[in-house]
Amino acid sequence: MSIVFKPTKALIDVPTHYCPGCTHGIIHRLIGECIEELGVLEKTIGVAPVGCSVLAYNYFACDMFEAAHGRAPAVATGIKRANPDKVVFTYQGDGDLAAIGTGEIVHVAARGENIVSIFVNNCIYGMTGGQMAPTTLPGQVTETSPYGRDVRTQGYPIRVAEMIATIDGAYYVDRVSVDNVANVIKAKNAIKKAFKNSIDGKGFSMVEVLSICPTNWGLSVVEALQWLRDNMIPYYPLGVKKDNDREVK
Ligand SMILES: Cc1ncc(C[n+]2csc(CCOP(=O)(O)OP(=O)(O)O)c2C)c(N)n1
Ligand code: SF4
Repeated sequence: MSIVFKPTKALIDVPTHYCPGCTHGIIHRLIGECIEELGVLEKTIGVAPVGCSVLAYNYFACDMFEAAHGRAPAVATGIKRANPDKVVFTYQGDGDLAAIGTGEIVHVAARGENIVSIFVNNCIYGMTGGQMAPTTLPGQVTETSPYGRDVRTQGYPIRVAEMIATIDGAYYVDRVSVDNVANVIKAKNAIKKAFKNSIDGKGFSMVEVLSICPTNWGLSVVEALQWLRDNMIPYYPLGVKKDNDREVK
């Protein structure tokens, strides 16, 4: 019988701590497959965040570094500048990247650092028990917005991909989702392009991945995937926000 699927060598074969159905696992797999298929496993260095994916360093089979909350882009900058031959990526949630780490992601894009940032947007702080994040949708109920996010007092969600795309130093910015097979394939293509850009020395690439948190959303996995489709995608439209490869030179 021919083998049609086998686990990527870029992930260590251990059970993860993620909740059942959490899409962090799918995103890990896609990154791992891209690293392996691009042949850069031996020279990739990942930077893990603070958040549910804090233990990502236990799962990726490349070298990994742990950054303080929000600081992964700054840490990745140092690693890449000191080791220009390495392929460097950050993996960050929306609390990490879009709240405490907003400054870091804006400036890493402004400097056009030759790294990849994978931004996992699940509209909530997962690890700490479901508080409101900068990406929490208007009206969304969380632990700290029990009556639903009221934009008059709690502000509007930040569309990070659109914001980063306005920065001249950003080379490629895309938003993808992992809610169904077709979107998972598109997400992989986007992540692969981001890593290829870095390997080719093109500069800063960020892929925002819409992800679910069934545990803190209080939904089953199937309901959470539908909630993402019904609520997140309309507010956070999928697709390329910037691609310098496509610019008329
Ligand atoms: C300096 C600092 N402030 C606050 C925290 C608490 N904290 C840990 S994880 C987290 C939010 C994580 O949410 P997110 O980045 O969205 O990732 P998720 O857990 O949803 O994957 C916060 C506020 C911390 N660890 N360090
Ligand atoms: S709390 Fe949410 S984001 Fe964290 S592992 Fe569980 S489902 Fe995933």
